[in-house]
Amino acid sequence: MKYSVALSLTLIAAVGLSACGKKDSSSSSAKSAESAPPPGSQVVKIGHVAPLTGAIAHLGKDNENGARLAIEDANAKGLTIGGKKVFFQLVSEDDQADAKTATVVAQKLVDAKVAGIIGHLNSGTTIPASKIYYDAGIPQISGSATNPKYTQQGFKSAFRVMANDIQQGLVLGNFITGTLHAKRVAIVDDGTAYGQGLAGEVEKTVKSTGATVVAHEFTNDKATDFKAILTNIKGQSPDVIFHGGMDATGAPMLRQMRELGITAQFMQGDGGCTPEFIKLAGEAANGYKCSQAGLPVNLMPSAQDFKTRLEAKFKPVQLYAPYVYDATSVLIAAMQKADSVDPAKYIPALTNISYDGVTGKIEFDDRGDIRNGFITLYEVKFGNLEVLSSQSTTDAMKAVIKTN
Ligand code: ABU
Repeated sequence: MKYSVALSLTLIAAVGLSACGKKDSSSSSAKSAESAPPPGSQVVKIGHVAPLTGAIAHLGKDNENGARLAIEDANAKGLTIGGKKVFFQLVSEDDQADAKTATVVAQKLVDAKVAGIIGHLNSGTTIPASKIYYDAGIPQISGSATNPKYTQQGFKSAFRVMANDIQQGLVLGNFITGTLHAKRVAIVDDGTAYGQGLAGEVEKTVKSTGATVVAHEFTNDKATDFKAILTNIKGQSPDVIFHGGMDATGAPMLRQMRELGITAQFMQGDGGCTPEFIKLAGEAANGYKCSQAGLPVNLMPSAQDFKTRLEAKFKPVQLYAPYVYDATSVLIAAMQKADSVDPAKYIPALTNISYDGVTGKIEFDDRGDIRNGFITLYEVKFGNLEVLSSQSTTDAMKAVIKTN
C-alpha cells in the first residue's frame, strides 16, 4: 500500500491559534455541587470510568469534569422522558488505567444498573470492558479511547466521538516524512493498546512513504528511565523520534533525550498532546509536535462557551473534556429521541443520531466510530500548544484510496 506523501492538508490555522492558554492546572479544582433529585423524579444512573489515580489521573479528572458538566446541564433542563421527570446521576469509577480493574468496575456498574457508560479513558481498559457492557446490553461511548479495535469487535453497544488511530497514524506518519522531511525515524511504544497500536500505524505509514524506521524500542506506561533505549536510538541518528504513549512518560523521555544530546524532533499522538506535557517537559517542550484526534477547541462550533463554563467550575481543559461532555450529552439526547431510558430502546436511536455537539456534529458510522472526524497537528511554541494544521479524516482516508 502506498500512501500519499503530500496529503492535501487543510491549513485552517497556523498563526495565533492556541489550543491552551497560559493558565494551567494551578486554578481552582472546586467540585460542582450535585443537586438532589427533585421529588417524584426517576433517577437515571450514568456510569463514567477513567483513571482517577496514578500518573494520568489529570486526564481522568479532565474526562470526569466533562461528564459531570453534561449531567448538570441535562438536569438543569428538567427533562421528561417516557412521561416521567428524570434526574441523571453520575456514577464515577476509577479503573487506574488497568485492564483487570476496568473489568471489575465495569461489572460493578452493570450490577448498579446504569443506563449507559461514558468511558473508559484508555483503549487498554475500554476494549476489555466493552465485552461486559455489550453482554449486559448497555451502550458505551468513549470520549478518548482511539484504538480502532474498540469498534471493530461488532458490538452494537460501542461508540466513540473522536477519530481513531488508523486515521491519526496516517496523518502523523505523512507529516513526519512529508512535512518534516524525515528520512530516518525511530519509534518507541509503551506496550499499551493505545501506544503500541498508534506506533504501529505511524510506522506503517512512514515505511510506505519510503523513509526508514531505524529503530523500534519498547517500554511501558510506568517507566521513568528511558536512557538505555534512547542510547540505542542515538546510535541510529534518527531525524524524528515518535513515541506511542502518554504525556506522563513522553515528557521525561523528551527531557532525557535532550540530556543525552539527541537533537532529533520528538512527536507523540493525542495522549501526549496536553498542557500537562508542557509542564512536565519544561524548556524541552519547545518545538515538540503532537496530534489530537479532533478539532482544536478554538475551531469547535460552540466549545468556547463550554470551555469557559467548565474551567470556571473545574480545571483548565487538558484534552478530552469536550468530547466526554459530548459523549454524555449525546447519550442523553438518544434517550430523549427514543423517549426511553431503557438501553434496548435507545441504542437504535443512538446508532442513528445526528447531534450538534460542542466538538462538532456527532453521527456514527456502522461500527460506532464518528463520521467525519478531524486530526489536528500542534507544535509547542513559547510554552503553548499552537495549531499547525487540521485535516478531516474523510479527506485523509480518501487520499490513501486515491494512491492505491
Ligand atoms: N487516545 C489516547 C489516550 C487514550 C487511549 O486511547 O488509550
